[in-house]
Amino acid sequence: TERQQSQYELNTFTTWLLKEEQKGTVDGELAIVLSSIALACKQIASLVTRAGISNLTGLGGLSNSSGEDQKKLDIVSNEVFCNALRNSGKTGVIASEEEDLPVAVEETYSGNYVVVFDPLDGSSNIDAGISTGSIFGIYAPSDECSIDDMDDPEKMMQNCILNVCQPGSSLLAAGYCLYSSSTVFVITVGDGVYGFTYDSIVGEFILSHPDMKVPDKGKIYSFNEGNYGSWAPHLQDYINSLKDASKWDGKPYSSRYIGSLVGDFHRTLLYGGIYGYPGDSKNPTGKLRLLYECAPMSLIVEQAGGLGSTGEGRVLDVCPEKVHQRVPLFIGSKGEVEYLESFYKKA
Ligand code: P6P
Repeated sequence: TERQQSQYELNTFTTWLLKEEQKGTVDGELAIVLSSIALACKQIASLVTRAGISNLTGLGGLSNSSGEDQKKLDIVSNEVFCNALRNSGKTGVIASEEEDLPVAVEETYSGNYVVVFDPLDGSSNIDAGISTGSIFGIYAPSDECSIDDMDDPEKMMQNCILNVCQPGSSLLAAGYCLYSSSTVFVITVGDGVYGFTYDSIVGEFILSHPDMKVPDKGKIYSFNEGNYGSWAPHLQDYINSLKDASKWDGKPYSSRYIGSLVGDFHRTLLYGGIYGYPGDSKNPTGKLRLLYECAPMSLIVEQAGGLGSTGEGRVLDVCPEKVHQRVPLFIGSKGEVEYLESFYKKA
């Protein structure tokens, strides 16, 4: 019989993880990796909130593999994630937006899991105090290769890259942490999507969004329309159709865009609608990275009943050839993404 829940009982992320372990959806080792990621996110949340008074705004003076200027907090957040994963003792290989190549965790700490992450996405918003987030995905090691007993550094690196370049459909877990008016940790382990709001009084993520489902349709579209002039004609036709009130009983769509994937995605997940970062004449594959932005978000949205598409097919079906490979991303309500895809089919 179900025990009556005490009014003082907290539904924390840890208790949720234990229940998922009892259900067999995660094993003990994966639970430890996920706990270490939650710890990293708590640390980053406090760094982001206090950036302006701890000399952590502004540029770090370096650039990442994508040639983007790294903010101080990009570098610090990456270090926080790497430390937490290494100290979990269960991680074998990590791939970060902030690292040129995947890193094998030295054998004294290493385990099996492959973790891909963007430690602080949307960091250009930090100095203005606008939402940012961390995004992560976890794979089992690729059965094509192992990363131990490799005394040949070249072969070791090749194996690390093979381990990391897996399609999103192979993800064991994916999630993000939103640093905004509240800090919300959202995760799927393949058994639905769960959201936890950070309570700084007890220092825990408390279950606030059990079994999240994205509405099948939504009247919000989230694109950077500053790029409209360089989009393909069929995409311009799509955007124009959303603005044509006569097609929507006189009620056109609303536009919302904060320039931070985690914030724009989280709102789309909760309210419905579509977020898009298309390719354009300058960058045919768009700006967002497949491995640690598009694939994890696509697993989450599909687990919530939505769809993540490149415009031509499911993001989760794309197998990365390069660690920092980019793909166009259209993600959100299934009905909205399918409507967009219909314009690609007509192109
Ligand atoms: P743009 C942030 O740099 C990011 O990677 C995503 O978080 C965000 O959605 C997108 O780029 C914003 O790009 O070109 O519209 O400024």
